[in-house]
Amino acid sequence: MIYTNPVLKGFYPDPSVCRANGKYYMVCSSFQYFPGVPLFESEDLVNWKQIGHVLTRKSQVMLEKINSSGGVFAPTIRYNNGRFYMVTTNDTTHENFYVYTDDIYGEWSEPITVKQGGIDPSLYFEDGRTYFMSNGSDDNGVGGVVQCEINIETGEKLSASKCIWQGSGGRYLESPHLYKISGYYYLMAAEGGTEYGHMITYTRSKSVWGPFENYPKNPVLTNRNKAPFIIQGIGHGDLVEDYNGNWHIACLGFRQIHMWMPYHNLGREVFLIPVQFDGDGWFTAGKDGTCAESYELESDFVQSPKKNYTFENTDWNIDWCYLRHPKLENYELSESKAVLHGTDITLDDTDSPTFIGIRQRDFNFDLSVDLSIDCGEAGVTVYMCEDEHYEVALRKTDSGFEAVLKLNIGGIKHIQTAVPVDSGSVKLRIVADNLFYNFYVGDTHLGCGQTKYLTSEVSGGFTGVVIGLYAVGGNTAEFENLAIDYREE
Ligand code: 6LW
Repeated sequence: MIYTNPVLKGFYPDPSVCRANGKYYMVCSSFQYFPGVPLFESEDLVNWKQIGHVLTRKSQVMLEKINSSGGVFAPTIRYNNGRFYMVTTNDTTHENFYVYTDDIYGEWSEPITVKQGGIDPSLYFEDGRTYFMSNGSDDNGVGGVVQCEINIETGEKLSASKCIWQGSGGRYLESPHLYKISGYYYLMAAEGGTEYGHMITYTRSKSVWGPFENYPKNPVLTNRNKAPFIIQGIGHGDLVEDYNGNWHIACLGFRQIHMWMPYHNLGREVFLIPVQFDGDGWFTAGKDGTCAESYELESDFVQSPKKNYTFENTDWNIDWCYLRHPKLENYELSESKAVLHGTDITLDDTDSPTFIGIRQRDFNFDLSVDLSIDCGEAGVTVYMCEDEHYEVALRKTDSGFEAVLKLNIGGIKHIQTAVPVDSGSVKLRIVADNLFYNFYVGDTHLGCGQTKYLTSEVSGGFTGVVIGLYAVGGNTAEFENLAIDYREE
């Protein structure tokens, strides 16, 4: 069966995959969004269904007033002895911690902290021992991939933290994962930074502590020299063997908005690339060490991404997310309606405005929603971070109501258009393509905003655009009849 990359579209960075009970499970980073760490299930590594989040309780993750792209960094998911583990970094508190569950559809434990620094932690289990690795500095101040043995019950370190690898020479050595395959320990990581120079490299050893011998042709996977090409930034991945005995790397990458425009607004997405082991135990990825748009997978399935999102066909607890820890009393969410109560906190603040969002999955979409307000302001935002976001909104004025288009770029707050409307009930629309978001109230075109300003290249950071419903100003806003339809072209 031929499949097309990305296999999971939209802002789902830093994928990590494990297998258990005939299925595959994947987690991704979530930064300032709550619940944290989206969790997916798949039967074929191509169709991923979100089944929940790992960090669903405030007690599991500190997100108070954190900056965009702070909070929850790259997670790793592993399955050992009937138990799932998810280990990650809260980059704002500089803490590495893991949680566990015996029921993948249920709640996860309270966090257990490991006193080893760095980011991108991973776990490796063997013979009753647990090894914990991250990229940071060891007990002697040596930087690289750092490893210690831990007590998996308590998180307590059972050995010193020791630097076991310093990479193949690229900057930002990240996302280490250790695997044992046919007698060798393979340590795979990312280098080059999560931008256009990103790559995956690896090394191997006969011992879990090294010394390691680098793959002579590193990087094993990168699109850094592949241009003009839409898929860029390939790196940070996990190695997984499927149930037919074939190997793959699930990794992040991004799609430029245009062949000749190096900007990406959809965030980092998930790509699947075949891996081949050759006779001497080294492996290669892709056909030529790069990530292509499609590959063949030895399995019978149909790739069927969801194209239409409505209130009725999404789940508030699974598909939607809040900015930081929400004040839940401001949300009345039912099967066909969202009633939001605005506060004084705005989308420009690094706090938790009344906002509920769903990731933008593709460049081209038509969105419409019916909105009624009593006072204040409410609407739909395409939100990259507090400094870069566009809104089509309805607000109360002294004499009635007006529809507005607000463009916020680089901290500059601009009202592009404001037109009076007859009542406090309107239909808001957004028509998006790879270059522009066009905004409407009813059939009236309010103007547009360029996609290129809602990108990591402009905003910095690690997130992608989230489409949010929001309210501000002590009001009640009712949203009904939401439809987000993704188009092919
Ligand atoms: C993540 C690091 C990276 O922790 O970006 O792609 C950081 N690589 O490995 C945030 O996603």
